[in-house]
Amino acid sequence: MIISGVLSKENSFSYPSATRSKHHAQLVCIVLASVLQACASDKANNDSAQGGGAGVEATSTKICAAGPPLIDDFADKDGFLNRPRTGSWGAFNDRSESGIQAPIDGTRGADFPASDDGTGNFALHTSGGGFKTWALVDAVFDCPDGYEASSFTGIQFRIKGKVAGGTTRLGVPTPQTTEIQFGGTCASNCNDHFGATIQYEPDWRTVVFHWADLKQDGWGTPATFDVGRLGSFEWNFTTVTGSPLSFDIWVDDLSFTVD
Ligand SMILES: [Ca+2]
Ligand SMILES: [Ca+2]
Repeated sequence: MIISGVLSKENSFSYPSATRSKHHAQLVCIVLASVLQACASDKANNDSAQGGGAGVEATSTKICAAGPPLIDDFADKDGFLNRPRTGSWGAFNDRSESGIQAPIDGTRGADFPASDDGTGNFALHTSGGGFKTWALVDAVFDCPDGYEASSFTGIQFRIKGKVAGGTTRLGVPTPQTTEIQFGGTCASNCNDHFGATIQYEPDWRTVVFHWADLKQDGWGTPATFDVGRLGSFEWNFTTVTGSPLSFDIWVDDLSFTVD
């Protein structure tokens, strides 16, 4: 039950626009291997006790609707969403041979601790480049049917950093834009998730998107944004043909908005 919950989440809602089936299949294996490893380790028990793991205790306190606006400020320095929510941060990419990402593809939760931005403030940090198509970091809700966020008006976060040779986008996977085989309802031209373009600058700044600001890119099957079933938030980096992608970015203070 616990394993299926994690797999459902990973494979239902945490995919970037450029994801392809090959990667999906690889990721199933990676996630399954990670879950099995976690189940067999003491570390998993510790994670659960902290509210961020996949254990029974965490499940009993799981909320997948409403709750406090703040999702994670990384004050706890970990790779899990703040309690009482359960969920985690992860890093994924297209696994092209030329690609390098820190942390590596498949890193999630306890393996993805927050980083000090140099001022004593902890935040999420990822860097890399060389990918043929895409890379991302995401915040995934550990909610089998997605997060019911209709009591909120949108999402905000702080970001800083630099991205070159590609496009950047916040993506919000929901079932309608997610392939059937991964728990969604999309039959063709999938993964055109609702989202918005993000600009990265050297200094921290706050970005706010109300739900109405989130649009599909336009290349996929048209869908209706389902605020009642949010799977994750993903910060995508997509390569522009002929221009090498590189990125070095930070994310902090992820929060729902209430006005
Ligand atoms: Ca946290
Ligand atoms: Ca912080």
